[in-house]
Amino acid sequence: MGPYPEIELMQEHGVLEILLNRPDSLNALTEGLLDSLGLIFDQAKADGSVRAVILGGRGRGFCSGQDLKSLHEGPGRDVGRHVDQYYNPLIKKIYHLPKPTVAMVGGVAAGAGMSLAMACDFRVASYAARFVQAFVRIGLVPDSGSSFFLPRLLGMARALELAMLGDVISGEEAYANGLVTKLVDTDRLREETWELARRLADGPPVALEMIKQAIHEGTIRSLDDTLTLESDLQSRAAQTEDHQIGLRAFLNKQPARFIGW
Ligand code: T3D
Repeated sequence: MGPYPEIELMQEHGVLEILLNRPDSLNALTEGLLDSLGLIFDQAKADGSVRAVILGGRGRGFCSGQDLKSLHEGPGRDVGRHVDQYYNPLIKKIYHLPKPTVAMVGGVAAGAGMSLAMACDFRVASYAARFVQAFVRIGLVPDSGSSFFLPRLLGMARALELAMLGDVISGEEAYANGLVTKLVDTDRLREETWELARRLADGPPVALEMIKQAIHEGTIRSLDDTLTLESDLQSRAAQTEDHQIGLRAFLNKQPARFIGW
């Protein structure tokens, strides 16, 4: 894959690590960066050797959202169209990636940067992490999926509070609120994130893909529809070799080594 300007990629043990590398702007997003990320997520989806993805940032930021210094047009520019063209396709690619995703948040995640973190399945954060719905501070509304993710991850009251006040919350608060999966010391962030991603990469990929689908759809379907979806997915999961491997491992009291089908 790549190389891509201002993005570092590394792949090991089935884990693809994507690091935004614009530390001077706290990894603010440009059109070029957003396009590259879209291509990388396309490739990660197609590449069978990628079984989990980490998204992080170099320096003291995770991602500060739209690069406010690279905007070409002045007042009156169609921000909605810009979001539609550059942000929305990427958010969909991340959220619907049929593989586990982990945001590694070691600094500030602001505006669409916070949306990127929330589009991932897991967030591992260090004590240096901060989250801010920066949109309201510049007279905008949450975009890039923040209005979808915030109430689902935090509940409506907290979502409204963060979106309408635009206060910065610490990694500790985000962990207490359930936004962050795991809170770790700054010097252990990468190790702990990789440990989680490796564990996911070692899991049964077909089942993991379907678990993700079921949980996503469970937030929008009725109970009846969810029960039907679950039994359909279960029929497919039960036909995989990985199900047999899991069963044998249990009976032999050994760890399962899943093969991916
Ligand atoms: O078309 C569209 O507009 C699409 C819209 C997309 C949705 C969005 O993402 S809108 C939200 C955009 N993001 C923001 O409004 C966040 C702006 N940044 C901040 O509020 C603060 O920087 C932070 C709260 C994120 C961090 O504060 P702090 O004090 O830790 O750092 P800092 O000193 O403000 O920033 C460090 C440097 O990064 C600084 O550069 P300098 O002065 O050292 O040369 C700062 O200008 C730069 N920086 C931070 N955020 C951005 C940025 N440069 C460009 N764009 C940024 N978003």
